[in-house]
Amino acid sequence: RPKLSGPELLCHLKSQVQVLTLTPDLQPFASLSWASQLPDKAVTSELGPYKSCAVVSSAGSLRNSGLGKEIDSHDAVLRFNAAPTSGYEKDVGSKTTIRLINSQVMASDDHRFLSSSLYSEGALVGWDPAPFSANLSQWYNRTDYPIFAQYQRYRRLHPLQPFYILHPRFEWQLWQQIQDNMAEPIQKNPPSSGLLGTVLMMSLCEVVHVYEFLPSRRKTELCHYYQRFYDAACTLGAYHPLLYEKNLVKRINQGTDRDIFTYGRVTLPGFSTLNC
Ligand code: NCC
Repeated sequence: RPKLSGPELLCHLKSQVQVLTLTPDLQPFASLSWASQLPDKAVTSELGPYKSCAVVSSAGSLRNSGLGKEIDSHDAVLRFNAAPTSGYEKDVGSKTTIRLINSQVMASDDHRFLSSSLYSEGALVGWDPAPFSANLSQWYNRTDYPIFAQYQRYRRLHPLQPFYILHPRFEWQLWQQIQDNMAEPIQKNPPSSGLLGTVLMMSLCEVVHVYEFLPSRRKTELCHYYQRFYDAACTLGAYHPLLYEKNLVKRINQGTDRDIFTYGRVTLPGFSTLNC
Protein backbone atom coordinates (compact mmCIF):
# COMPACT_ATOMS: atom_id res chain seq x y z
CA ARG A 1 0.00 0.00 0.00
CA PRO A 2 1.48 3.39 -0.97
CA LYS A 3 2.19 5.73 1.90
CA LEU A 4 -0.37 8.55 2.01
CA SER A 5 0.73 12.18 2.04
CA GLY A 6 -0.25 14.46 4.93
CA PRO A 7 -3.20 16.03 3.04
CA GLU A 8 -4.43 12.59 1.89
CA LEU A 9 -4.26 11.30 5.45
CA LEU A 10 -6.24 14.29 6.70
CA CYS A 11 -8.96 13.64 4.13
CA HIS A 12 -9.11 9.97 5.13
CA LEU A 13 -9.49 10.96 8.77
CA LYS A 14 -12.23 13.42 7.90
CA SER A 15 -14.22 10.95 5.81
CA GLN A 16 -13.63 7.72 7.77
CA VAL A 17 -13.88 8.91 11.37
CA GLN A 18 -17.12 10.26 12.71
CA VAL A 19 -16.84 12.04 16.05
CA LEU A 20 -19.95 10.76 17.76
CA THR A 21 -21.34 10.87 21.31
CA LEU A 22 -24.20 8.98 22.93
CA THR A 23 -27.70 10.43 22.58
CA PRO A 24 -30.97 9.29 24.19
CA ASP A 25 -32.36 7.94 20.91
CA LEU A 26 -29.73 5.17 20.63
CA GLN A 27 -30.40 1.61 21.81
CA PRO A 28 -30.05 0.29 24.44
CA PHE A 29 -30.27 3.74 26.05
CA ALA A 30 -33.62 4.58 24.47
CA SER A 31 -35.24 1.82 26.56
CA LEU A 32 -33.61 2.90 29.83
CA SER A 33 -35.32 5.23 32.29
CA TRP A 34 -32.28 7.51 32.67
CA ALA A 35 -31.70 8.07 28.91
CA SER A 36 -33.00 11.63 29.22
CA GLN A 37 -29.89 12.46 31.27
CA LEU A 38 -27.81 12.08 28.09
CA PRO A 39 -27.46 15.27 26.02
CA ASP A 40 -30.12 15.51 23.31
CA LYS A 41 -27.61 16.19 20.56
CA ALA A 42 -24.12 15.00 19.72
CA VAL A 43 -21.19 17.05 21.00
CA THR A 44 -20.34 18.35 17.52
CA SER A 45 -23.72 20.02 17.13
CA GLU A 46 -23.69 21.62 20.59
CA LEU A 47 -20.09 22.81 21.18
CA GLY A 48 -18.20 25.18 18.89
CA PRO A 49 -17.45 25.91 16.18
CA TYR A 50 -14.33 27.54 17.58
CA LYS A 51 -11.68 29.42 15.61
CA SER A 52 -8.55 28.33 17.45
CA CYS A 53 -8.16 25.50 19.96
CA ALA A 54 -5.46 24.13 22.21
CA VAL A 55 -5.08 20.51 23.22
CA VAL A 56 -2.88 20.23 26.31
CA SER A 57 -1.32 16.80 26.77
CA SER A 58 -0.47 15.95 30.35
CA ALA A 59 3.19 15.26 29.56
CA GLY A 60 5.94 16.02 32.06
CA SER A 61 7.74 18.00 29.36
CA LEU A 62 5.19 20.81 29.84
CA ARG A 63 7.07 21.64 33.06
CA ASN A 64 8.95 24.91 32.71
CA SER A 65 7.56 25.41 29.22
CA GLY A 66 6.14 28.85 29.98
CA LEU A 67 3.35 28.06 27.47
CA GLY A 68 0.46 29.07 29.76
CA LYS A 69 -0.31 32.45 28.12
CA GLU A 70 -0.14 31.00 24.63
CA ILE A 71 -2.45 28.12 25.58
CA ASP A 72 -5.00 30.45 27.20
CA SER A 73 -5.07 32.71 24.12
CA HIS A 74 -7.03 30.02 22.21
CA ASP A 75 -10.83 30.19 21.96
CA ALA A 76 -11.16 26.74 23.49
CA VAL A 77 -8.78 24.61 25.56
CA LEU A 78 -9.05 20.82 25.98
CA ARG A 79 -7.44 19.04 28.95
CA PHE A 80 -7.27 15.41 30.04
CA ASN A 81 -8.29 13.32 33.01
CA ALA A 82 -7.11 14.70 36.36
CA ALA A 83 -4.66 17.26 34.90
CA PRO A 84 -4.87 20.40 37.08
CA THR A 85 -4.26 24.04 36.17
CA SER A 86 -4.09 25.45 39.68
CA GLY A 87 -0.43 25.94 40.60
CA TYR A 88 0.71 25.24 37.01
CA GLU A 89 -0.77 28.26 35.22
CA LYS A 90 2.58 29.54 33.90
CA ASP A 91 3.18 26.32 32.00
CA VAL A 92 -0.31 25.06 31.06
CA GLY A 93 -2.64 28.07 31.39
CA SER A 94 -5.83 28.24 33.41
CA LYS A 95 -8.70 27.98 30.94
CA THR A 96 -10.58 24.69 30.49
CA THR A 97 -13.33 24.51 27.87
CA ILE A 98 -13.52 20.74 27.58
CA ARG A 99 -12.11 17.97 29.78
CA LEU A 100 -11.79 14.52 28.26
CA ILE A 101 -11.82 11.83 30.94
CA ASN A 102 -11.33 8.08 30.67
CA SER A 103 -13.54 5.61 32.51
CA GLN A 104 -10.86 4.97 35.13
CA VAL A 105 -11.11 8.59 36.24
CA MET A 106 -14.91 8.63 36.10
CA ALA A 107 -15.29 5.54 38.24
CA SER A 108 -12.41 5.45 40.69
CA ASP A 109 -12.55 6.85 44.20
CA ASP A 110 -8.97 8.20 44.16
CA HIS A 111 -9.90 10.86 41.66
CA ARG A 112 -12.88 12.09 43.71
CA PHE A 113 -14.71 12.58 40.46
CA LEU A 114 -18.07 13.35 42.06
CA SER A 115 -16.76 15.83 44.60
CA SER A 116 -13.58 17.48 43.27
CA SER A 117 -13.93 20.98 41.75
CA LEU A 118 -11.27 19.97 39.20
CA TYR A 119 -14.02 18.57 36.97
CA SER A 120 -16.54 21.38 37.26
CA GLU A 121 -15.12 23.86 34.70
CA GLY A 122 -16.24 23.56 31.09
CA ALA A 123 -17.85 20.58 29.41
CA LEU A 124 -16.98 16.96 30.22
CA VAL A 125 -16.51 14.21 27.67
CA GLY A 126 -16.11 10.68 29.04
CA TRP A 127 -14.99 7.51 27.29
CA ASP A 128 -14.49 3.83 28.06
CA PRO A 129 -12.37 1.33 26.09
CA ALA A 130 -15.20 -0.66 24.54
CA PRO A 131 -14.33 -4.09 23.14
CA PHE A 132 -13.37 -4.03 19.47
CA SER A 133 -16.46 -3.99 17.23
CA ALA A 134 -18.87 -4.58 20.13
CA ASN A 135 -22.29 -3.08 19.63
CA LEU A 136 -23.64 -0.62 22.18
CA SER A 137 -25.68 -3.21 24.10
CA GLN A 138 -22.73 -5.60 24.50
CA TRP A 139 -20.56 -2.72 25.68
CA TYR A 140 -23.22 -1.38 28.03
CA ASN A 141 -23.24 -4.69 29.87
CA ARG A 142 -19.45 -4.94 30.22
CA THR A 143 -17.78 -1.56 30.32
CA ASP A 144 -14.22 -1.57 31.70
CA TYR A 145 -15.42 0.53 34.65
CA PRO A 146 -18.99 1.15 35.87
CA ILE A 147 -19.29 4.47 34.10
CA PHE A 148 -23.03 4.58 33.58
CA ALA A 149 -23.97 4.42 37.26
CA GLN A 150 -21.35 7.10 37.90
CA TYR A 151 -22.60 9.21 34.99
CA GLN A 152 -26.12 9.28 36.47
CA ARG A 153 -24.77 10.28 39.90
CA TYR A 154 -22.67 13.05 38.40
CA ARG A 155 -25.59 14.38 36.37
CA ARG A 156 -27.78 14.58 39.45
CA LEU A 157 -25.08 16.53 41.32
CA HIS A 158 -24.20 18.84 38.38
CA PRO A 159 -27.31 18.95 36.19
CA LEU A 160 -26.29 22.11 34.33
CA GLN A 161 -22.79 21.06 33.26
CA PRO A 162 -22.66 19.59 29.74
CA PHE A 163 -21.43 15.98 29.91
CA TYR A 164 -21.03 13.77 26.84
CA ILE A 165 -19.93 10.17 26.41
CA LEU A 166 -18.01 9.13 23.31
CA HIS A 167 -19.60 6.53 21.09
CA PRO A 168 -17.19 3.55 21.00
CA ARG A 169 -17.50 3.46 17.22
CA PHE A 170 -15.48 6.69 17.15
CA GLU A 171 -12.67 5.03 19.16
CA TRP A 172 -12.45 2.10 16.75
CA GLN A 173 -12.82 4.12 13.55
CA LEU A 174 -9.84 6.15 14.73
CA TRP A 175 -7.95 2.99 15.70
CA GLN A 176 -8.59 1.68 12.17
CA GLN A 177 -7.03 4.80 10.69
CA ILE A 178 -3.88 4.27 12.75
CA GLN A 179 -3.73 0.61 11.66
CA ASP A 180 -4.39 1.42 7.99
CA ASN A 181 -1.38 3.69 7.94
CA MET A 182 1.07 1.30 9.60
CA ALA A 183 2.88 -1.60 8.01
CA GLU A 184 2.84 -3.72 11.19
CA PRO A 185 -0.22 -4.92 13.10
CA ILE A 186 -0.86 -2.76 16.16
CA GLN A 187 -2.39 -3.77 19.48
CA LYS A 188 -6.20 -3.89 19.50
CA ASN A 189 -6.56 -1.28 22.23
CA PRO A 190 -8.24 2.05 21.61
CA PRO A 191 -6.21 5.22 21.02
CA SER A 192 -5.12 7.25 24.05
CA SER A 193 -7.19 10.14 25.33
CA GLY A 194 -4.58 12.37 23.66
CA LEU A 195 -5.47 11.31 20.11
CA LEU A 196 -9.21 11.03 20.81
CA GLY A 197 -9.17 14.62 22.13
CA THR A 198 -7.12 15.89 19.21
CA VAL A 199 -9.55 14.50 16.63
CA LEU A 200 -12.52 15.71 18.70
CA MET A 201 -11.07 19.24 18.53
CA MET A 202 -10.37 18.93 14.78
CA SER A 203 -14.10 18.47 14.39
CA LEU A 204 -14.96 21.54 16.51
CA CYS A 205 -12.22 24.05 15.55
CA GLU A 206 -10.72 25.77 12.53
CA VAL A 207 -7.17 25.27 13.78
CA VAL A 208 -5.86 23.04 16.55
CA HIS A 209 -2.55 23.41 18.39
CA VAL A 210 -1.51 20.31 20.31
CA TYR A 211 1.07 20.78 23.06
CA GLU A 212 3.70 18.19 24.05
CA PHE A 213 2.00 15.25 22.38
CA LEU A 214 5.06 15.19 20.14
CA PRO A 215 7.75 15.86 22.73
CA SER A 216 9.92 18.99 22.54
CA ARG A 217 13.54 19.41 23.57
CA ARG A 218 12.17 19.30 27.14
CA LYS A 219 11.35 15.59 26.64
CA THR A 220 11.60 13.79 29.97
CA GLU A 221 10.68 10.52 31.66
CA LEU A 222 8.57 12.54 34.09
CA CYS A 223 5.15 11.13 33.29
CA HIS A 224 2.86 14.11 34.05
CA TYR A 225 3.64 17.78 34.66
CA TYR A 226 1.62 17.54 37.89
CA GLN A 227 3.10 14.43 39.55
CA ARG A 228 6.52 13.18 40.63
CA PHE A 229 6.28 9.89 38.82
CA TYR A 230 8.77 8.73 36.21
CA ASP A 231 7.96 6.23 33.45
CA ALA A 232 9.00 6.45 29.80
CA ALA A 233 5.89 4.40 28.88
CA CYS A 234 3.78 7.52 29.52
CA THR A 235 5.34 9.19 26.48
CA LEU A 236 5.98 6.07 24.38
CA GLY A 237 2.93 3.98 25.26
CA ALA A 238 2.22 0.45 26.45
CA TYR A 239 -1.53 -0.26 26.50
CA HIS A 240 -2.40 2.43 23.96
CA PRO A 241 -0.84 2.42 20.47
CA LEU A 242 0.71 5.74 21.49
CA LEU A 243 3.86 5.60 19.39
CA TYR A 244 1.77 4.94 16.27
CA GLU A 245 -0.62 7.73 17.22
CA LYS A 246 2.32 10.11 17.46
CA ASN A 247 3.65 8.95 14.13
CA LEU A 248 0.26 9.72 12.56
CA VAL A 249 0.11 13.19 14.13
CA LYS A 250 3.66 13.90 12.95
CA ARG A 251 2.56 13.12 9.39
CA ILE A 252 -0.44 15.47 9.46
CA ASN A 253 1.35 18.28 11.28
CA GLN A 254 1.22 21.53 9.30
CA GLY A 255 3.63 23.35 11.58
CA THR A 256 7.43 23.15 11.46
CA ASP A 257 9.77 20.65 13.11
CA ARG A 258 11.28 23.67 14.86
CA ASP A 259 7.88 24.36 16.54
CA ILE A 260 7.86 20.80 17.84
CA PHE A 261 11.43 21.02 19.07
CA THR A 262 11.08 24.42 20.75
CA TYR A 263 7.48 24.50 21.94
CA GLY A 264 6.23 20.92 21.64
CA ARG A 265 3.63 22.46 19.34
CA VAL A 266 1.82 20.76 16.48
CA THR A 267 -0.57 22.65 14.16
CA LEU A 268 -3.52 20.77 12.68
CA PRO A 269 -6.32 22.04 10.43
CA GLY A 270 -9.94 21.70 11.48
CA PHE A 271 -11.96 19.27 9.33
CA SER A 272 -14.27 22.08 8.22
CA THR A 273 -11.36 23.88 6.53
CA LEU A 274 -10.26 20.89 4.40
CA ASN A 275 -11.09 20.71 0.70
CA CYS A 276 -11.31 16.98 0.16
O1 NCC B 1 -1.69 9.92 31.40
P1 NCC B 1 -2.92 10.45 30.74
O2 NCC B 1 -3.51 9.29 29.77
O3 NCC B 1 -3.97 11.03 31.62
O4 NCC B 1 -2.45 11.59 29.73
C1 NCC B 1 -3.36 12.24 28.84
C2 NCC B 1 -2.81 12.15 27.42
O5 NCC B 1 -1.62 12.93 27.32
C3 NCC B 1 -0.67 12.27 26.46
N1 NCC B 1 0.60 12.08 27.20
C4 NCC B 1 0.62 11.97 28.56
C5 NCC B 1 1.83 11.83 29.23
C6 NCC B 1 3.02 11.81 28.50
N2 NCC B 1 4.22 11.73 29.12
N3 NCC B 1 2.98 11.91 27.16
C7 NCC B 1 1.80 12.04 26.50
O6 NCC B 1 1.80 12.14 25.26
C8 NCC B 1 -1.31 10.96 26.01
O7 NCC B 1 -1.88 11.14 24.73
C9 NCC B 1 -2.42 10.75 27.02
O8 NCC B 1 -3.54 10.09 26.45
C10 NCC B 1 -5.40 8.23 28.91
O9 NCC B 1 -5.08 8.21 27.71
O10 NCC B 1 -6.57 8.39 29.32
C11 NCC B 1 -4.26 8.12 29.97
O11 NCC B 1 -4.83 8.01 31.29
C12 NCC B 1 -3.96 7.53 32.34
C13 NCC B 1 -4.75 7.50 33.67
O12 NCC B 1 -5.85 6.60 33.57
C14 NCC B 1 -5.30 8.91 33.98
O13 NCC B 1 -4.26 9.86 33.97
C15 NCC B 1 -5.95 8.93 35.36
O14 NCC B 1 -5.03 8.73 36.36
C16 NCC B 1 -3.40 6.17 31.98
N4 NCC B 1 -2.50 5.70 33.05
C17 NCC B 1 -2.68 4.56 33.70
O15 NCC B 1 -3.62 3.82 33.49
C18 NCC B 1 -1.66 4.24 34.78
C19 NCC B 1 -2.59 6.32 30.68
O16 NCC B 1 -2.07 5.04 30.30
C20 NCC B 1 -3.43 6.88 29.57
